[in-house]
Amino acid sequence: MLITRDRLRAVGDIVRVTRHTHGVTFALTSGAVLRLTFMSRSVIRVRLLPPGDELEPDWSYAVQDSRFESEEVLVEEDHDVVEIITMSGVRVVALRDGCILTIFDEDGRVVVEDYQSPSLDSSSGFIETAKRRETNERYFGLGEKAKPMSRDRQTLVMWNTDTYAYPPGTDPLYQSIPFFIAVREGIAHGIFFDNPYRSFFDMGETIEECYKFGAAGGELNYYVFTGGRKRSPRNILRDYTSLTGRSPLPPLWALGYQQSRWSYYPEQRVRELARRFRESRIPADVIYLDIDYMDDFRVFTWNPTHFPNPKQLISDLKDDGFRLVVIIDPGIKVDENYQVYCEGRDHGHFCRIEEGQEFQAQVWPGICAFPDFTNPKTREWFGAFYRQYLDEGVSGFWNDMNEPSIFPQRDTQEDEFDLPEKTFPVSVQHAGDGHPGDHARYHNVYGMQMARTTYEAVRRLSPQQRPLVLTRAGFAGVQRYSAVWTGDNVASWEHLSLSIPMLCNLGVSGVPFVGSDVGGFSGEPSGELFARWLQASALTPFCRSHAEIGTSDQEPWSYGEQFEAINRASIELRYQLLPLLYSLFHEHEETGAPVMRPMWFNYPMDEATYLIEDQFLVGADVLVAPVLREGAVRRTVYFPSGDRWINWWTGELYEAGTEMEIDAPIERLPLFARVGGAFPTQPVVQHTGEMSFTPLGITAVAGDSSSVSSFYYDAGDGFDYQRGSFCIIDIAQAKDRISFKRTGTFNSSREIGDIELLGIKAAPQVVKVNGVLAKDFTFNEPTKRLVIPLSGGEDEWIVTYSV
Ligand code: MIG
Repeated sequence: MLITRDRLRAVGDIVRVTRHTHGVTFALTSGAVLRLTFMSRSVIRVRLLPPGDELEPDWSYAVQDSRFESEEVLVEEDHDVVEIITMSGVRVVALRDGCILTIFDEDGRVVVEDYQSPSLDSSSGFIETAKRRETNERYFGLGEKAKPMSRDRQTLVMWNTDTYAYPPGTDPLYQSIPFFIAVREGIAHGIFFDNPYRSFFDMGETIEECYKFGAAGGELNYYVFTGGRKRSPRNILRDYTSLTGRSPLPPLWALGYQQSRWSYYPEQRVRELARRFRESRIPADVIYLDIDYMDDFRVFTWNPTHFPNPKQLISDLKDDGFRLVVIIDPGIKVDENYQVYCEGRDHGHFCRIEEGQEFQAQVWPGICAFPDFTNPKTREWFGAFYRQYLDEGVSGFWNDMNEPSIFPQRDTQEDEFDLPEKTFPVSVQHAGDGHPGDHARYHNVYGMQMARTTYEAVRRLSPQQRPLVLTRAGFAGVQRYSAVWTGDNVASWEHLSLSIPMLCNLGVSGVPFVGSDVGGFSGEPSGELFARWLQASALTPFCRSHAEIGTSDQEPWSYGEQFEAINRASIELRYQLLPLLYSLFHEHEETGAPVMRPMWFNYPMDEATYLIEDQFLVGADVLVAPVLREGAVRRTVYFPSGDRWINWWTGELYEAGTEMEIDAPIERLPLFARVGGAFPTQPVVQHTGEMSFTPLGITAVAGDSSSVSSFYYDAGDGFDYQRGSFCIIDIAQAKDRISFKRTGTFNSSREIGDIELLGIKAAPQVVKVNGVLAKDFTFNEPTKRLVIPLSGGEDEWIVTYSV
């Protein structure tokens, strides 16, 4: 498969134990060294240094912050075992014989247990470890994979690859995130294998009672997340994102609907596109320019014929509430008359092969050289070119082809690891931020470092602006810099289905800002497929329609009037719930929780949720069950144990732990709100620029028991929020009563316009707002919605109603 394993040798026995304040180091008979560090109560790091490598400095692109509150440890040794014990009770038992580790949680339960000794192949550098697995254990995460959501019995490879029109099952894809969450009987733990080399995860496929992971080089360096007392998926992700970072709040406009294709040009077409959205009253915020906006595919240029005055175009678009995002690829055209190339060559910014020559390969512009984004000087140099675009008013940047992808070269040889020839040869050298290494080591981080270059450039050059970066390739930690889309998918029902587990797994891999090309990139969707895809994406964190060159029009109005109305409604729904989506990004920044969540993430105690991959949650209160089959007008939906749900459109109530047949005519996205849930909403706006003067609403699902929730908003751009400029709305519900309170210093003229209660059985007799009898409420019988207007610009409300 990946490598011949017959030269793998066990690392040997523990011959010497050295104690540290926060862990131990074992010297092993093979000469290898294994170090255990208690990063915190719930994070244990295991680092195996191959023989002779002891002095190799600790270095990772994924880890942002390793300053945890380390736990002090007690070490007990006897003849057979070494035991490392913390105050919290979490402990590791190591068998001297074979250095077999078992990690126990504070309640004495096994979290992770070695199935056999870690092993390595000193000639190839290959390393591997195997852990015991219970056959009912499920695994999630491991980034973007075109496979079923649950990873058990899958073997996955991490090697960023450009996979045009990937058939389901294709592996690897564009992103490599070697982190997973294991769940069994409601209990979770996680492992992050921090190794950027080509790696693999065999999650019980080869041997049912164990899972293995390893890499073609580097260290066996992994973190075990025990999840603390609760051992909840939420805690695992909190710790993982404390280590690898979280996404800073995106600009509000980036949550709006985005329209793209390869490519909108010339300028006139872009103007017409924008006008059509406004004329048709279909809300939208962003238009993308793909590679044809450039002059012969040279990055940081404009095609002078098609875009003679970009500044004017962008300013006119902005007046109409549109932002522009442009694509930037890593390939720099080798051209003596092109400043970017000449500067890069003269200052040594391009990747070189071993012998010192510039590495060149064919991409869109022809023969190209490639910046070494693992060099801080190169990042700064390349980043400076973004200034022109920022000055012209470009709002965001789209980094493509950064696996890196090159057009297949006939002269590259496949080596023993069977590396695809669509990328750099492994002999290409990288600076590695002071830790030089070859492409085998840095391939998987190249794209992420390009996204970082873009992110940091925008931060540096335009400090008042929140960056929007969209990247195709990435590695663990990519969430710090960028949103991610799932690359070149296909306009098929199968791909629509696949997008749900792909996006959910990206979310639980620490990457919250994710979306698929709505309608499919390759091929042409029918009106029905496009409409269903847009419905399914109405509440995905990132929502952009995109299509390949040469395909027919793929805009919300491209499929006739009936579908135009349906597509408008999907986008309107997104804008109505945008305040919720935005608040969830804040929650992510605080806790690492994803915006779009697989069912099990919120309901790990309900094992029936583990394999559900055709419905998902948006936060805690909204459940989306899109139609994923051609011609279907009904579908079953599972309502997990622990909560009851209300049909968004009809007010019908569903009991916890039930599976129901739900009507889903073509114009309707099956959507549900949690009983007891409450969140901010707003009337339809045409773009996010209208939000500041549009009143907020509170939507709540009336329940019998009491519940509380809390929501966030701020200026939607800039960084004042990091200095305390924001508002929180706390909502409390009890039987026949809802109250809420706004606090915070963000000075907004935004009124809270009304409160909308779902799931009310009949028109109430009496409604009181802050003690005063309200008369102007309305009750809609078919949808079971009670709307109570609020007036007076108060910050605190108590609403009571009696049915
Ligand atoms: O070789 O820029 O995934 O979204 O439209 C194809 C052209 C390069 C691949 C991206 C796709 C984009 C296309 N790009």
